[in-house]
Amino acid sequence: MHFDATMMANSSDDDGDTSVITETKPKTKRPPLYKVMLLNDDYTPMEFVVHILERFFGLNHAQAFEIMLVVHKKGLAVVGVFSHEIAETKVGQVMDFARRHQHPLQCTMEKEE
Ligand code: TYC
Repeated sequence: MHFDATMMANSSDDDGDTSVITETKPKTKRPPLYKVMLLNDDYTPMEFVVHILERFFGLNHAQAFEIMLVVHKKGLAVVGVFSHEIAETKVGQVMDFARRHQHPLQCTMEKEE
C-alpha cells in the first residue's frame, strides 16, 4: 500500500496549512481473459471437429470427442480461455482451417466476466 501526502498551504480553497494523506491502491489490474467457443451446425463432420480440438487446443482424443459432443448436443461450448491475442489467433486458425476444408464450422470469442 502506498501513501501519497500533499501539503496544501496558501491556496485559494484552503486557509491554513493542511496535510492531506490519501491511501492509494497500486493499480495491478490483470488483463481480461476471453472464452473461445465452438458453435454447432448440421454439416461439419464430427471427426473434423475432434481433429480441430486436438490440433489447435491440445486436447487428447477422448477430451476432444467429449467437448465435440457437448457442442453437438447443447449448440455451443467453451473450448478454452486465453488472453485476447491468443484467443484471436485460435479463432483465426479454426476459421481458416474450416474454410479451407469447406466446412461451415464457426468459432467465436467473448470477453470473460
Ligand atoms: N452437428 C454436427 C454433425 O452432426 C457435428 C458438429 C459438432 C458440428 C460440433 C459442429 O462445432 C460442431 N455432424
